[in-house]
Amino acid sequence: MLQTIRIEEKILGKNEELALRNRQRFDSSGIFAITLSGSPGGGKTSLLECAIPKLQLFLRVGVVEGDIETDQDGRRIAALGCPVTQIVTAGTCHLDAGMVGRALNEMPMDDLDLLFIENVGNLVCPASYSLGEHALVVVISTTEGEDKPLKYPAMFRKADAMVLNKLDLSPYVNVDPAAVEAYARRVRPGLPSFRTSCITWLGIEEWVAWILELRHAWMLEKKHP
Ligand SMILES: Nc1nc2c(ncn2[C@@H]2O[C@H](COP(=O)(O)OP(=O)(O)OP(=O)(O)O)[C@@H](O)[C@H]2O)c(=O)[nH]1
Ligand SMILES: [Mg+2]
Repeated sequence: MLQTIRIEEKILGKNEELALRNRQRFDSSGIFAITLSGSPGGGKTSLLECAIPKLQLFLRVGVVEGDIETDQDGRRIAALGCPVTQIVTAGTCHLDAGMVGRALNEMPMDDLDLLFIENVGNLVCPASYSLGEHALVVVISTTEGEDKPLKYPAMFRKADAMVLNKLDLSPYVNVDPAAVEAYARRVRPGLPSFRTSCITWLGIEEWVAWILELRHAWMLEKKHP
């Protein structure tokens, strides 16, 4: 029992070290990095498909995609004309900082301003592994029910914002978006949240504006620490 805990600490300690190395690479290349994590099928890739063409008007955007199998998400992102590296974890239920570090070797780091990392669809394990990102966005959708922030609190506690997607479906699944937000803020008081739909485009502009503001604040802080 005690030994198991020591091993876990060792693995997570190594991950923290590699995450710090990723962060240093982002900072030295002037890249603001955002991780999207959330349950399978919540709409992470769809949100990127909506947001990236808008962000590309201002910034050079790249994506690191994480999936257990297939490069389907990677191909969807590449269709946007975006540099993308697909990580196939072959069974591992989360990305770790080492995997992301290897993916960064394949990215044009000197030609990017903003990098998204889409984690494996999973609301549990990714919460334990920092990747070196500057901001973490948890993506859930109305079809998952109202109680997910209470049942899977670690991800919400760690997040810098929540996107509640598939608002177009909320009347059909009897989910009140305000209830989801209240549960999320019970876990993480003050958590910024966005109500979105990739079908109606609800909330996409607001989410994009938040990303641009966050990056801008980071740039100013870097200049005047
Ligand atoms: N009705 C509705 N469907 C959506 C919305 N966003 C995404 N979808 C659909 O939900 C399904 C999953 O979307 P993805 O973007 O692939 O979800 P994901 O989170 O990237 O999935 P994984 O990478 O497999 O975890 C697709 O069929 C999308 O078309 C939305 O806002 N409303
Ligand atoms: Mg996806």
